[in-house]
Amino acid sequence: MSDLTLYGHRPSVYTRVARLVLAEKGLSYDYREVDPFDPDAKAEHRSPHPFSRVPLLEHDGFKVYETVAIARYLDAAFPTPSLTPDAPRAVARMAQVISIVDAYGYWPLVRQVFSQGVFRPADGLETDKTEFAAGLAAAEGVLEALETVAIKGYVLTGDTPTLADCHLAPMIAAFAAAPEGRAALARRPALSKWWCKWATRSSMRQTDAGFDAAHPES
Ligand SMILES: N[C@@H](CCC(=O)N[C@@H](CS)C(=O)NCC(=O)O)C(=O)O
Repeated sequence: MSDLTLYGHRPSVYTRVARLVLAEKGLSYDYREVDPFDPDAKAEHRSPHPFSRVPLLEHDGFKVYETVAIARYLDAAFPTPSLTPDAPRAVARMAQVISIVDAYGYWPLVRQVFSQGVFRPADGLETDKTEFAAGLAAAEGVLEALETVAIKGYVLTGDTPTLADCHLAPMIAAFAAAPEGRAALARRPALSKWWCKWATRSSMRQTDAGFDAAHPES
């Protein structure tokens, strides 16, 4: 029986980051579905996260939350295969990508473009077009910064998986589920090349919550 338990929410991109790390490392785990967006959820469906978010990982009684901490913990506790490069500059770029995603990427790519353009319509809910347009506009700078990192090739090569790939891929998958997101991505050749390789990995297929575009465009 697994001594790893992940508390997550199926459509959550941050949950998918943790699941990607677990999949890339070939780790089995128990998965508990909790809904961080439902304030009325019964106790067993409520996240044990102190800020009521997901994901949260439990390993042998050790609880850790914040996705970057979960990913770093898994990579250190289960060292093979390593998802952290050896070269100092690659390590710096990996950390940089993760920070870009958390500080500047998640909101426009996921909460504005994906939520308004894909998730809400799929649920029969109205789209806030102003939010959607604001997300697309803000995504431009984020994609440009990531394209610059991908061009240099320390990380986001699509060949050697790192924690940067695992952190970014769920956000890009969500963004690219909207046709306008796919078009914006297609204008960045290095990022698109990375995405074409990453989107077809078995870890991505295993963790698809049902929103991934069938064929990523280059
Ligand atoms: N800083 C947190 C962010 C996690 C997060 O925002 N998760 C979203 C789902 S993708 C969530 O739980 N949202 C619930 C809410 O906003 O109330 C982390 O890195 O784990």
